[in-house]
Amino acid sequence: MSEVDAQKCFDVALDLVKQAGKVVREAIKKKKNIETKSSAVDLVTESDKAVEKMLISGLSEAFPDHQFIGEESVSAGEKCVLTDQPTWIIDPIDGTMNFVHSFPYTCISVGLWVKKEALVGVVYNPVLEQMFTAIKGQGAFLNGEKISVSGETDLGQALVFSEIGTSLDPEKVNTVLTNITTLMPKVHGIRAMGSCTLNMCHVAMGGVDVCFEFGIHAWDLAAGYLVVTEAGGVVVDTEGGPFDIMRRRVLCASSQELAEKISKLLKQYQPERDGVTK
Ligand code: LIP
Repeated sequence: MSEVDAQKCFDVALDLVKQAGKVVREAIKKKKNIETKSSAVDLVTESDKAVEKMLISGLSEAFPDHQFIGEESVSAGEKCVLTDQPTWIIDPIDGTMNFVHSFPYTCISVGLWVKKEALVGVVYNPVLEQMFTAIKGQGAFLNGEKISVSGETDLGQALVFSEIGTSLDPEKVNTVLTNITTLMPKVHGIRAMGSCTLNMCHVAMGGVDVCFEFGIHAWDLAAGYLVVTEAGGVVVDTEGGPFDIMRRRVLCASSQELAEKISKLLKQYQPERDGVTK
């Protein structure tokens, strides 16, 4: 495999994500054509499909030998396979439910993973003009300014992002509600905003101390993972073990201590794995 030029990959991705941002910024104001996927609340719009197409076509033109995992391509039947090859993992609109309702907590997420490790992450909320970026080993940035996690270790002082998700499976719903019930009297506050990627970026910028979720996919995690780890955050499995991007579970915290405290309290849920890792 030839050496990957991280800076070039970042520059190309940044440019394409900015272009995609224009599409999302315009489309969020308009009426959307909505279809459902795995459940009545798992939504896709023509904008999700158009943005993914735009990103994959631009990236594959610049990097013809790179691989792709895209949310809407996988929904349309493509395999979700992560190999050692440079792989762009794309969520064209993360927080689609928010986008549909014109709630401005939504983003475009593009991560490049090489040898199963994150190399580049670009996350853009074009409505609020928040561009989160990271290149491995170079720190994390919001609109060009370096960001870092809060470093909070005290559970009682922690603001926590939980999530509701798109699965209406009774066991999953019970897990979500049980975890909120358990954590509510122990933490400072709980929120559920509707975008795993942005949740991770808000931990990265120190606005939130913890986020966790069951049932998300590789494309909800790939870019946010790098942004938050480069900002000094901790990303682990919800049980506290090593993070596995295909396992569909994430716990992200401002400190190892806080991650451990939260993981011990969580009721666990294991959705079916995302695709395969080769
Ligand atoms: C969404 C996630 C969100 C989760 C939803 C959904 P989408 O991604 O970011 O955190 O709760 O279930 O997976 O579908 O809007 O790209």
